[in-house]
Amino acid sequence: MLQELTEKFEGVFRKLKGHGKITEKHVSETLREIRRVLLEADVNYKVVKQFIAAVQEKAIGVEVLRSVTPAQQIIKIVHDELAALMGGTETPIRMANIPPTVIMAVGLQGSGKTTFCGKLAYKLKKQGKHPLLVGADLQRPAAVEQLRVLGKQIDVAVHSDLKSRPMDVCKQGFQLARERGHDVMILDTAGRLHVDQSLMDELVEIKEALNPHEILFVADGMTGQDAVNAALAFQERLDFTGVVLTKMDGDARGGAALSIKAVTQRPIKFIGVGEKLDALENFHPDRMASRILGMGDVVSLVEKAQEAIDQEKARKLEKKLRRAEFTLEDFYEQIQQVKKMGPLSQLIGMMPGMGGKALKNIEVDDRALVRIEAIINSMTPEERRRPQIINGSRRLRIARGSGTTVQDVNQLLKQYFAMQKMFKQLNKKGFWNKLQLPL
Ligand SMILES: Nc1nc2c(ncn2[C@@H]2O[C@H](COP(=O)(O)OP(=O)(O)OP(=O)(O)O)[C@@H](O)[C@H]2O)c(=O)[nH]1
Ligand SMILES: [Mg+2]
Repeated sequence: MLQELTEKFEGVFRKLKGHGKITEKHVSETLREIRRVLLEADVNYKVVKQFIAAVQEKAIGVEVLRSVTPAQQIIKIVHDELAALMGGTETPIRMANIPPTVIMAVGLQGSGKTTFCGKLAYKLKKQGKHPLLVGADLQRPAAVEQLRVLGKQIDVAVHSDLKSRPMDVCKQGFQLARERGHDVMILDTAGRLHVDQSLMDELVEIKEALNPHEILFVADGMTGQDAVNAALAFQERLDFTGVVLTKMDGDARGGAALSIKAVTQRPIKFIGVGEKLDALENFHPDRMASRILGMGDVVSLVEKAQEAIDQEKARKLEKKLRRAEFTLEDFYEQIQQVKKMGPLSQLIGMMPGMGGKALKNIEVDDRALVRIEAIINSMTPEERRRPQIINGSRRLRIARGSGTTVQDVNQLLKQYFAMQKMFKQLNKKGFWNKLQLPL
């Protein structure tokens, strides 16, 4: 996510840290470079100007330059200002006191509205809500079908009616939600290539009929300033309440993420980070600022782990580690848990220092996991529990069975034995008694 931007910021700060003593001249040089980086990322020029002024005011202070770690202080100031620029604190969606809560997604064609509606329904369902999806995009029959397919995948009801008008479908949906006890209703609306009068009229009509608690402007995060301009046009007619940035998993430059809040005064509430239905994150401005500056996002990483990792299994594993009884079976289980957390590249991107350049140089290969899985799958239960019995002929059999080579099997076993040895040594040193595993 925003890899290029991260790389550039890392470059700017590396230079700053390289100076023995930091003077005002170095600070203004750094600011000039940050200005260039932001403009290249397609951030709105007025936003850039204000941003640089805000950082300058704080960074030029005598205290910063006289401090023991001036470079760190300046990075911290940039971090905090970036977070402020993107809204400061997280803004959750507003829920109605009397259900159903009505959430309406609007935006240009192909921005990711329908996908977002599916993702949001899935997220809310996991939180114990009972959502209803309403297809008000009646431009093309395929649009409603797309929503129905999504609904089926996540087992969420979908209402639409190709013979009605969009506003009537929404009203019917509302009625249905009330009757059937849906506490949230999510409206998917039509998009257009460009902002146009008839679409706006249609959306305004729906807004006036249903008075949604949230109108979320869905913008393609890859499009930079174009997204911001479209946002302004939608804001004028619809006065939306929040923004969703999609496709942030691609190589978005960051312009939309960094400008849209400042320009529209409406918070970013979610970001889409993939095509799959679980690829929707709540937007945290401070965490995003950390990611952009290559500081990683440890909080999100831990949250992801907590969601995916079975606590009971984790405790059992910890016991085994303490007794150095960690078998290949356990190893296999670990891989399954890691896989549940998402693609490796996404996880590594959240680790401190792994955002920009570092990530580029590592080949993040989910296929390696698949290979290890295949190898372990081809072992007998006895072999998994006691890998020391795996001799030459067994290795050959396992390699053949898993479609890998004997070298692959050797490498896996070597890694396993090295780990085993490490755990034993840690045991001898009484390491576990000093360590509280975070799980
Ligand atoms: N990589 C990635 N792709 C996304 C994301 N969100 C949506 N997409 C893809 O973008 C394309 C358009 O998404 P839709 O949800 O159909 O967009 P829409 O706004 O409903 O489009 P219209 O109904 O035609 O106006 C689809 O191929 C989606 O899979 C995301 O966060 N990441
Ligand atoms: Mg759509």
